[in-house]
Amino acid sequence: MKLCRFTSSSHHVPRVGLAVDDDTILDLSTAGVDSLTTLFDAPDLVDRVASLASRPLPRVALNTVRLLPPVERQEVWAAGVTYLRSKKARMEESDFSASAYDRVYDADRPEIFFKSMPQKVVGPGAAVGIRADAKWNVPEPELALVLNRRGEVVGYTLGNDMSSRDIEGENLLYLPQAKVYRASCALGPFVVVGVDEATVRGWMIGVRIERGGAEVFAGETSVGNIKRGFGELAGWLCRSQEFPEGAILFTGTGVVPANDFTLAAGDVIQVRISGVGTLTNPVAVV
Ligand code: DO4
Ligand code: MG
Repeated sequence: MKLCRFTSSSHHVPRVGLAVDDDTILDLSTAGVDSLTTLFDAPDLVDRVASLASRPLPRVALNTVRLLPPVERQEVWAAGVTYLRSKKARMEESDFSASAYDRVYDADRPEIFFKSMPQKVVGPGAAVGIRADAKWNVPEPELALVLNRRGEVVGYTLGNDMSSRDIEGENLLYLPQAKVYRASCALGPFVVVGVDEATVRGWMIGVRIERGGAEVFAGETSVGNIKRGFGELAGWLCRSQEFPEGAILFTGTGVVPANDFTLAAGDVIQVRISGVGTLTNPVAVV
């Protein structure tokens, strides 16, 4: 079951939708569902959504709406170095920081960093940013866990953890600047609920980058290659911490372009997870 947020020419206040098929959503807001956050907090979330799906609610064609990022007041956090591919890329990036990445991959405590305020998240179709002061920029396609206010993983979405590899590689202490800047976090379009971790680990995640209409990079991996369990990552995020509005947690990237690749303004990034869908964003210098 895939949930989304949208506006349309007749509804300027965000509404909640449920995908019926690839082209159509049910307008759940007509049944009184006014936020994803409230739905995620419901103890019977899956039954509730299944019951809404069986009601004769208005259907809306997807190509008539604007899909919004599926985040309301949730902070967005990110785990890193959770795939071997990411550890290897980070170690190549920097002699200076290589041992830190090597160690964190095997440590009990994962790398977790703050990524975005909810109001700064970029949705489907909007531009993601590359920093004007960075020379080596990449997208990071990532599965993102959706946590409710009790810290339970209630859904899965798709994210792009835009990153500046030269800034990150110069000094580990520059990580927040490499990761958190204007339009550096994209999410959407759907949150999938009612699936278990084993199913999600069977999904493929990938990215495709086009420049002037031609593919300049494509790669994918299995979500099953994530080293850590989803409950483990969510548990670390919620240690000595409260999220009264819930939270989003990126789970790290397992797809990294070759070291001679950098994004350029005008590129189009498609991040895809087989069970969720595709998140498409053009690139702009910010
Ligand atoms: O510390 C580097 C960031 C790692 C990251 O974002 C990832 O592995 O996805
Ligand atoms: Mg990342």
